[in-house]
Amino acid sequence: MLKFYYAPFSRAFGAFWLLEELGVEYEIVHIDIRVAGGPSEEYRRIQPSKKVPAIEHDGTVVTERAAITTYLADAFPDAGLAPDVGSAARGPYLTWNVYCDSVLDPVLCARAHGLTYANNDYPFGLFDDMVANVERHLSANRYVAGDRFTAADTQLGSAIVHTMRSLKLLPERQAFREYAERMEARQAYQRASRRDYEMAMTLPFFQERFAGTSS
Ligand SMILES: N[C@@H](CCC(=O)N[C@@H](CS)C(=O)NCC(=O)O)C(=O)O
Repeated sequence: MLKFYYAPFSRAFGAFWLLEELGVEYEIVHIDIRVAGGPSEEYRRIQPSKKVPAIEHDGTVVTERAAITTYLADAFPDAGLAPDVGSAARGPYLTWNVYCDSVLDPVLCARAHGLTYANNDYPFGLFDDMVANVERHLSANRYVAGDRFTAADTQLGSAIVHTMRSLKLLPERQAFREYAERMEARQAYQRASRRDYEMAMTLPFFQERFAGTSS
C-alpha cells in the first residue's frame, strides 16, 4: 500500500509526476496546506513540519523530496528510473536530486522573499553560481544523469518549469527552455499536470484565484 500526501500546485508535484512515471498504484491523501492555521496537528506524525509531499509505503514514512524520489525509484526498479549503484550515472543522479532541494530551491526562495546577500556564507550559495551551474549542466546533458530520463529529472524538471515559467524567478535560458519542453512532452508529466489542475480547481482557494481565467 502506497499513500501519497499531497496538495495541488505545490512542491508535491515532482513526486506526483514520478508516481505517474513509475506506473504504480497509490492513494492520494489531500493535505490542505492553504487552510487557515495550516494542516491538522495530526499530520505532524507524518511530516514534522506539516509540509507536502510525504509518502507512506507498507508502513514506512518517507519525507523530503530528494529522499522520496530516491526511495520510490529504488522501490520500483522495474521502471528503470534509478541508475545502478556503482554506475557512473549514479553520481550526477544523486547530486542533482539533492541539489534541487539543498541549493536550487533555497536560493530561489531567498530571492522570492527579498533576502539579499553577497557573500557565499549560506550553505546554499549564490544565485548566479546556481543559475550558471544548472545552465552548464543542461547545455551538456539532455537529462540530469546524462542521456536517459531518471527520477532525478522529476526533481529538476518540476523545479525549472515552476520557477521559470510560473514564478519567473529563474531567468529564461535556452537550455532551461529546451529541457522544460522535453519534460512537459512526457505523458506522465501531462497526466500529473492535468490531475493537479483538476484537484486544485476543487478547492475554493484556487477557484477564487482562477475565477474568470481558463486553463
Ligand atoms: N523540505 C521539504 C519542503 C516541502 C515544502 O516546502 N512544501 C510546501 C509546499 S509548496 C508546503 O507544504 N508548505 C505548507 C506550509 O508551509 O504550511 C521537502 O523538500 O519535501
